[in-house]
Amino acid sequence: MRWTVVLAALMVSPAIANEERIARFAFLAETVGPLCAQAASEVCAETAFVLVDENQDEALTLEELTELRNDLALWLNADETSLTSTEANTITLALWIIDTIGLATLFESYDADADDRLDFAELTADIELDERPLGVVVLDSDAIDWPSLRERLGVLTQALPLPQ
Ligand SMILES: [Ca+2]
Ligand SMILES: [Ca+2]
Repeated sequence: MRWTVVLAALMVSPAIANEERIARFAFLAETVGPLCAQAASEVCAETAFVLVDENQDEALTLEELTELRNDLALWLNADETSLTSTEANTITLALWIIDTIGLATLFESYDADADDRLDFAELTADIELDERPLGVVVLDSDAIDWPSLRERLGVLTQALPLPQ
């Protein structure tokens, strides 16, 4: 009897875990998405950082970011996700870039002091956040350090339509 229960729990738990992870990411998207459309890019980035920093040690580890990447992919593939095709394409492209370069390689390139933790300053090193919403800031070539970003993207630079 007990073994049946344990087996049933083992068989059911991955599905539950996935549902929970999708719900958690949906909460993140629903909180950060509308905020970032309106609020200052500084506030948007700080809020997202705090929400992703699960153990609240003011830094993101490769483990936390791997989980975020996996939750994003799960959420993208979930039936209930109501994204526009542009949003879905942007996320698919972002996942492709992350997976092609490799999350660990990207992590290392941002971890300037090599302590295996990304603090807020390291994570936002290539972007000058200010009072404007993020959507405006990313289109301002003066606010983005494109030479630095191109270096992180490595061989992908040629494959992507990036500003000079
Ligand atoms: Ca953390
Ligand atoms: Ca660091």
